[in-house]
Amino acid sequence: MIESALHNQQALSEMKNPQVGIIMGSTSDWDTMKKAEEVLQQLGVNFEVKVVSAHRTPDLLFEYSETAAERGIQVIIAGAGGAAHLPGMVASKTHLPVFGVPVKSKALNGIDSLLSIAQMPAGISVGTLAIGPAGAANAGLLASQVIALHDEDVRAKLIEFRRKQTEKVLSIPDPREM
Ligand code: RP5
Repeated sequence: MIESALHNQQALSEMKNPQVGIIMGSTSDWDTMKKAEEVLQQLGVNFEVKVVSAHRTPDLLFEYSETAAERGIQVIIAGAGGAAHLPGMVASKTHLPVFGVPVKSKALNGIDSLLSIAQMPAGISVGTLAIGPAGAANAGLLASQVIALHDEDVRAKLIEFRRKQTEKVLSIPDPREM
């Protein structure tokens, strides 16, 4: 387990200056979490993507969380479903802001994921987003807004994104015109 965690860590260090880390508990979460990737790509934020499971690869979880800041990561987006312990555990091992995305589960439609992520004890914070793709997209936006505090290029893209979004809605005031 530790050997494979170190191997994965080596692969991580080969990525170019990621500002945001997108992690998720399973490859099955990717369909949801790729919405965060799309937003970061659109806004010109550098990021990395990695499967890190709280339960199946706990050593990697510790290593990832403990080394993220020193590798230049500024925000972590963590998606998980069911017993969604990944965001909270990552938050407990880093001072970086962690945004949790509840992935929609088969058994309970993501209510389990949402409550697992949201109900953190006072002292360790996770910013919890909506269940599913909207939550993943908004995690990408929120992470970009943090980066935009000190990155002018990202800030300009973010403001332009918001302007276009508003313009698009205002351009079709009557849904029958669509
Ligand atoms: C969680 O268990 C993952 O985040 C995923 O949402 C869920 C199911 O994982 P798989 O069984 O599809 O790998 O740890």
